[in-house]
Amino acid sequence: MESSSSKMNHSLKCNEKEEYRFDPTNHNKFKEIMSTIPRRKDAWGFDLYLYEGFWCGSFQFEGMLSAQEHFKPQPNQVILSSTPKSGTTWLKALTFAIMTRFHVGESTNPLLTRFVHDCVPFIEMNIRSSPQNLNLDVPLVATHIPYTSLPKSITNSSCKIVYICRDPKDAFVSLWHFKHKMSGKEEVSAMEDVPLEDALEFFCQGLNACGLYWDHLLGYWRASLESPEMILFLKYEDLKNETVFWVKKIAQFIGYPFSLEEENKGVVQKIIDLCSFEHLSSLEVNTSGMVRSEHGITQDGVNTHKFKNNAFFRKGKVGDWKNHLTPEMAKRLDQITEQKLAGSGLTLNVSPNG
Ligand code: PAP
Repeated sequence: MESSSSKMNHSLKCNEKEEYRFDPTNHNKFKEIMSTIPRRKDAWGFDLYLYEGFWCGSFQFEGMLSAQEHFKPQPNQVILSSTPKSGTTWLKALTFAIMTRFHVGESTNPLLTRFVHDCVPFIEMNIRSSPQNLNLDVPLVATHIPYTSLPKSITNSSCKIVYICRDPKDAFVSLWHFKHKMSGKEEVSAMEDVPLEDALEFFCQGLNACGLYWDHLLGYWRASLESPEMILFLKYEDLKNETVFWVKKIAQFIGYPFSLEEENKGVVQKIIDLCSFEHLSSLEVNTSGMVRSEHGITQDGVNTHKFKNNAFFRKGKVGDWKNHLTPEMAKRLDQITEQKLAGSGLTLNVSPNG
């Protein structure tokens, strides 16, 4: 194994690099592109743009185009990818802990005091909105960009990509709650409540920030079949059920395997405990964390999202959809899963309906 210090050579300090800077002079160019492509609203009234086969939220669109042009992976870059609410925060925490374990002590891990999404930025969002939060000396970033729209600098590189997916029923319910948390009930924004049935309609049509859920999965799934050494395809439910196995697998895949000595010392379990839902969601930074704003440029102006850090920690369970979806709603999602995935070789851990 290449030494971890030569891979990272980092000091865990905040650091901004030139290629990540957001260039405001590009706004007009992006607005011009926006004006030429189909536009719709999502269930909550935010603008979506149809680009390269996927509806894309205004919060990601400009950042995605910018990343397509400017993103330059670091040597040994690791990319985490997912559709929203599929386990991104958990995967970010685990991978960050795996990659930094030689450099930070148990009691000084940044995950204890910094929001997970500040430790591991999204290439299409945080990199432009909050560069001061980046920790770019760890070659780890995340994205919700569909595989076919990833910057060519990623797909033509030897970057390792770890993708996580989840039973769409749970991901949908999680998304609905997340949006709900951004509503007036959390006193951070004045977003309208949207009934679950209405939101489901939009979800099934792919009128979401990252387009049709199943197409997003299939893009990465097919790419992982073509290049299994480049893309590791994970399922949230597997990570829940066999956490030790999959954490070791992730570490091995990205080039940071655990030594026997580490295993004997319980390092794997310590990382799992650090990143568990129970632990992360109890940390002050994640409970009383700040209110954040995200801005998305639209043709007509700016969309603003406001939310608290705790919006990313709700239940962290498999099968919570049963507490929210009617059997008909669940059936509809399962049927789409069956139809879309037929013949792909991909099966999801969909928990049974009824
Ligand atoms: P994102 O894609 O917008 O970053 P993401 O982290 O994928 O969000 O989704 C949040 C979900 O992951 C929440 O699921 P729930 O609504 O069904 O509860 C959240 O609770 C769950 N989650 C966050 N952290 C963890 C964790 N450490 N372990 C397991 N699940 C987690």
